[in-house]
Amino acid sequence: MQEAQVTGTGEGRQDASSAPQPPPPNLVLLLADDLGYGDLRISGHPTSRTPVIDKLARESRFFTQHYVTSPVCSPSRASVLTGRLQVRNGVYPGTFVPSSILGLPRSETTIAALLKSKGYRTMIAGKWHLGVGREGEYLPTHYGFDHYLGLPYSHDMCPCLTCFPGPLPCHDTCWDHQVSCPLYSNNTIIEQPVDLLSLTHRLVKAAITFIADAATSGEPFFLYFPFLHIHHPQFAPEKFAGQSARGTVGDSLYELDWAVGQVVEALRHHNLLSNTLLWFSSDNGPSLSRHERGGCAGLLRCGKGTTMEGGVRVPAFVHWPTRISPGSSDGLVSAVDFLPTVASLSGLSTSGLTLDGVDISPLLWDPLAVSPRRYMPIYPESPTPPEGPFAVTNGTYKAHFYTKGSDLSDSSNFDPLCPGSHRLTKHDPPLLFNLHRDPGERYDLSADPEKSELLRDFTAWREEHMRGMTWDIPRTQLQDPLAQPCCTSPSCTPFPKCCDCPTSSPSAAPQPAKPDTSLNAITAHTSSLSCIEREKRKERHDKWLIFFTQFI
Ligand SMILES: [Ca+2]
Repeated sequence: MQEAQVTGTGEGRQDASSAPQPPPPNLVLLLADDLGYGDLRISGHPTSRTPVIDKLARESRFFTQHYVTSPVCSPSRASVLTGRLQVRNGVYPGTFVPSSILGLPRSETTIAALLKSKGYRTMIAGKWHLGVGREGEYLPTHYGFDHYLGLPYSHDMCPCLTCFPGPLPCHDTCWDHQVSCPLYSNNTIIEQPVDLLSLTHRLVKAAITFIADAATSGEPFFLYFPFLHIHHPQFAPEKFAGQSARGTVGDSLYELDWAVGQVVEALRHHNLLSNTLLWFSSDNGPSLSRHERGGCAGLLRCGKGTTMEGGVRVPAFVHWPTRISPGSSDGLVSAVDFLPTVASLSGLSTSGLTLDGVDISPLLWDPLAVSPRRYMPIYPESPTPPEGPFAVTNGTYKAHFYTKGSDLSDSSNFDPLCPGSHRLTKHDPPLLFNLHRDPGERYDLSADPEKSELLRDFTAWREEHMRGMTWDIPRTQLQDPLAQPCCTSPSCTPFPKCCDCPTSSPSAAPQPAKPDTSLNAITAHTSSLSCIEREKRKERHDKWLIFFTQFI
C-alpha cells in the first residue's frame, strides 16, 4: 500500500532531515483508554478537570485529525507499537480476553524492541492488552520492554470489586465469571485481585523511579504509560473521588490528569523535559452504552465500536519544548504513524519492516505542512477480507462503504447508525461526508454529481489497498478458560475463585517463556487436554481458519 513506501520521507515544507539534529530524544507515550474526542476540557468538555493535560496540549502540536486503526483496544494498541495495521499482524477480531491463548505475534517488531536495540531503556506501566499466554509468552517483556508493571487486559474483564472508597459501588457490568484481575511485575503476578484504588499511584511511582534511574544512567529511555482510565468501570481513590462535576468518569479523568502531571514533573525535576518527546493520545472513542459514565465524542458521530468519527478519531498531541512550537495541525495522522515517526527522530532504520504507518514529523516542525499521509483506511472492530476497511478518509472527505452499529452504543442512542441494532449495511455509492465542513458526518454528499469523481478516487484507492494487504490469521478468538492468568495455579480448585491470592503472598516463580510458534503453540497446549475436549477445540478453530483462509 502507499503508506508502506514512504517511511522516513515527507512531502511537507520542511522535513526531518533539514531540522537541527539533537541527541536521540527520550520518548514518553501516554495512552488513555476510551478517551473520546470531546472528553478533555481543552477539547470542549465544560466540566472535565484536566488542567495538566490541557496545559500540556497548549504547549504541544495538537492534531485535530488523528485516527486510531480500530474502534476497540487490542488492535489499536497493536498498531501503535508495531506501525502495522491489525489485519496484518492478526490482532482481530475484537480484543484479547482473559482466556485468550494467543497474543501479538512474537515475530512482530515493536517500537520498544527497536529502541532497545539502540541502547534505550524501556518500560511499560499500565494496561497491555496484547495477550498473556499460558506461560506468559505474550507479556511485554518479550517485545522489547525491560520492565512491566500493570494489568494484562481491561479491568472490566474481571469481577468488579472496589472502585471507590466507602460504599459507592462499581458501576457497569464486569466479567464476574473470570479470574480476578492480576497485577504483573514483569512476568510475575504480584497481586490478584489488584487493588484499583492504589493502582494509579503505584504505576506512577514505578514510572517516576524508571525516569530517575534513566537520568542517573544518562541513557535514553522509552516510557509507555497506557492508563486504565477512563475505561469502565471507572475508579478513583479518595483524593479524586467526588472531585469532579462529571461524576465517576470525571473523577477517573481527574486522576489520569494527576498522573500525567507526575510524569511531567519527574521529567522536569531531572532536567529531561527539553529532550523528551511526549506523545499523548487515546486508543479509541468513548463507550456510549455507559451513558454519562462512558466518555464523550464531542461533536463527532457515534463512539467506540463503530467506524464513524466518534469511534476512531481521538485527541492527540506531541510535546517537545525545544523542537516543537505550540499550535494545532489539521493534517491527517494516525496512531499507526507513531513507530515510523519516532524511529525517524531517534535515528532508527525501519527499512526491514513492512509498515502501514508513515513518518509524520514534517507536521511537528510546521503545522501547515502537507501531511505525508494521504489516506487512512478505517477498519471495523471485526474486519474480514471481503469487506475490508469500512471507510476511507483523505482528511477532507470520508467515504463509508459499509456501516455497522455497535452494542457499545445502546438503544438509547438517538442516532440510528450508532447502536448494535444497525446491522451491517453496504453503501453503493458510499456515504460521503466533508469532514472539514461537517465533522459530525450529518450531511451525505454522495448524490451530488460533482462528487462522483471523488467517489471513484476513494473506491480506486480502497481497492488497491485491499489488493495489497496481507491478512494474518486472526488470533483473538482461540480461547481456553484455563489459560486465564492465575497466581496460584490454573489447576487449583474451585477455579477461577482459587486464583485470588493475598497481596503478601506473590505468585510462584514465573515460568520460562517459550518462543511463539503460533499454531504449533496451540497444538502443544491442547496436547494436555482430554481427547474429546481437544477435538472440540480443534473443530472450532478449524472452522474459524476455514472461514478466513477462503478470503486470504
Ligand atoms: Ca479502549
